[in-house]
Amino acid sequence: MKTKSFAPWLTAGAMALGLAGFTTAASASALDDVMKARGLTQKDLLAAAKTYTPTGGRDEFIVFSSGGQSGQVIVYGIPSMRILKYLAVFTPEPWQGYGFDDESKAVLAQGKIRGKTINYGDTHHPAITETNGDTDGEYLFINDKANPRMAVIDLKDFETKQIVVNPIMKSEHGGSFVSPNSEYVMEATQYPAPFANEYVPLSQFNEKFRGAVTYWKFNRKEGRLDPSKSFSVELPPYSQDLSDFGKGPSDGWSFTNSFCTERYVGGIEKGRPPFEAGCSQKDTDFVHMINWKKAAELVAAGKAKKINGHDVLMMDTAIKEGILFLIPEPKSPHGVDVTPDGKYFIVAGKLDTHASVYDFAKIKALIDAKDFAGKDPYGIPILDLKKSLHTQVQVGLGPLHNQYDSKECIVYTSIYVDSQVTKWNYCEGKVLDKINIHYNIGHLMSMEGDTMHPKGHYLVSLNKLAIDRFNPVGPLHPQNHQLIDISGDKMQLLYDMPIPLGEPHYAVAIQASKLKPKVRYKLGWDSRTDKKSPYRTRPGREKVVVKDGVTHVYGTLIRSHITPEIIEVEEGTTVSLHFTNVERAEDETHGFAINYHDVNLSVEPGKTVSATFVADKAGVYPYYCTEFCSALHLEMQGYLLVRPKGVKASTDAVSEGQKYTKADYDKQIGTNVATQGVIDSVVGYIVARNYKDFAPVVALVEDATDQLNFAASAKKKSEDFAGKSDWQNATLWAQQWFQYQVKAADIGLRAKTYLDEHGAKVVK
Ligand code: RUQ
Ligand code: CUA
Repeated sequence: MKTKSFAPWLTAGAMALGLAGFTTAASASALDDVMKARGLTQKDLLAAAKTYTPTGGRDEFIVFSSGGQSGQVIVYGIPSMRILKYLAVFTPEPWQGYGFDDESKAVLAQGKIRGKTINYGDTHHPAITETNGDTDGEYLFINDKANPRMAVIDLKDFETKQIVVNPIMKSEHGGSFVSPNSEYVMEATQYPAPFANEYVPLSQFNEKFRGAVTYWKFNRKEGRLDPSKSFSVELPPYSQDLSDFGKGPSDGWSFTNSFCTERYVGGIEKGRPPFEAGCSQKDTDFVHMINWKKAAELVAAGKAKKINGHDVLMMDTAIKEGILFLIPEPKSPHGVDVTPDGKYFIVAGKLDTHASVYDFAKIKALIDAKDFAGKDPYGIPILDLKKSLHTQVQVGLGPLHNQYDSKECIVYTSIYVDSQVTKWNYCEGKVLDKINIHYNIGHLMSMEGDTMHPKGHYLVSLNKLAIDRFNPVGPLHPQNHQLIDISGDKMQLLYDMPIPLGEPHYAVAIQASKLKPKVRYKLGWDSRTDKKSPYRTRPGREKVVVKDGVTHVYGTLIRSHITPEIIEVEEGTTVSLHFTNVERAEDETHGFAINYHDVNLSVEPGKTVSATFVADKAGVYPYYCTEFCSALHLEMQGYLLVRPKGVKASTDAVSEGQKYTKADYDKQIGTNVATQGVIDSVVGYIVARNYKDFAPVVALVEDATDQLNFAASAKKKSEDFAGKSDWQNATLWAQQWFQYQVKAADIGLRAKTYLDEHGAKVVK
């Protein structure tokens, strides 16, 4: 038996509200008891107080972390370190319907390489769009190291919109990095290979293998990368690595590290020393400096060569035009990070204990005076290391990456081998503090630490190994993100967060207030193309259309039913389902899963998604909503019936388990009338207050109004059947009328609670 009146809920809700002002004061002795029982120190308590975010609380910063081999992006908050979302990017992800609906399949299909579907990505470096060198929170880019690709995620809905395949690279690493106004997104090769898709023996490594930097043109208005306006600069077969764009005085230039400038080609199976030996022999490698603004002009002037249909500025041209230079850098470096003011960039050599601070003004003067120390084997001018340096500082063993503080001249460097973070002053060249982390830090991330105005306060250490930090979960351990307080002179470790999803190489943080994601789509929206879906459907307009041999089902989803509820086709039919979630309420997502056909959709309010498949086997296939969206969520169901070929559809009447009489009808009407009375009182409560000052309440009221309109139409149907003494249909429609009332009342109560909790005022 279902509850036929919701009046008790209202009473319970009101009681809870009455108690809201009542608090139990936690006595100091109770706190001591908890500390003793859990073995907590004063220091732990302080750390907890700095990170603990009370129920319903929000974070100050939002982090976008690479999800490594999972091909995804992880979103979490600082200081709470609570994971908010995984963004599906290069890998199918059923919860978001990514790779299961036609619209997102089309995005993943953009990532095919030479016709081959790639089902994962090795994401490394996320980057948020910038305006004047500061993150603006509009779009996020992330690269795929294994299959050189770049993805665009729109931060209005946190969805992947585009994947582009690098036309010349076979491996990459130095991306994504954005220019100060996000005109370009940079991607640099890792392991050199021929640009052409062809076999070349390793004996021709020096001549035919190449590295490159690709500058992807970003069309901000469209929110998409434009391959036709993108270009690359050819580089020697050094293993290029991380990169960064210049800013301020160094704007217009980009910097790319390298390792294995020895150009070793391995061959351990032939008894030769392995790559690791051959690639670490020399004391220095090269940072590549490219004048990308001039490079773009040269490409526009037709000086590039088309390779695989893509503009490549060849090394000879780049050298002749004076836009490509090398500077030595101590041993097998990893990160290159331009300072917030753009005057310096810092390089840390993995196999060196130093971090080197390069002075851009000195470098520029050397270039202008054509004061070169030599040339590499490809003819690229090399600048003198000493003359280019501002200073070198001994920071620890295995320095990797650098992040900047809001305080002037302060930088943090990750120290892999020593498992430490070193805080130092790059202007004066002195170490200030060190902190142990757990263990083997890779990247580190400060708040907006890549921008012209870092926000300080927190630093996250992205550790490669967790070892003993968490409850054991088998040989594959989670990764460990450690939150560090950098607001004082001494760094303080606050929190360990396990990350159970691929190696999170790098992460970027942004002030939460800069993000403005929407809560619902315009009705009938294709979120992947950001256009109205041609398949959008309104309630009452659901239909089935057969076109070009495909059975198109135009359906809707709303609490708590799927329209249509019965779909019947003949075996072998291609079925294309199109569902629009016609809800407007925040968080009222409906899912759609169907037995056997590998279809699993996520349909957020307003969205239209499609799923096309062949009903290739006769049978009965239940489908249902996968999100517990409402009290009658389990009843949000239907059947796909697939008839064997040649069999006619049954015309037998459906048999129901229950027969209704006029008495049943009258009883239901009585309940409905009483319920309407309660709804009216809740509505009265809301409209008597300044509810229009609360955007979430306005949305709830809109949604409740929708439900009440549906209730009115069900009421009308019920009354029509009653007029014909069809008590069966009259009672069922009266029940549907009641269901809409319940949803309206539920929404109304949510609105009332919100108003009470947010101090709404009586206006009349
Ligand atoms: S990674 S630990 Cu940026 Cu790919 Cu350095
Ligand atoms: Cu919709 Cu459950």
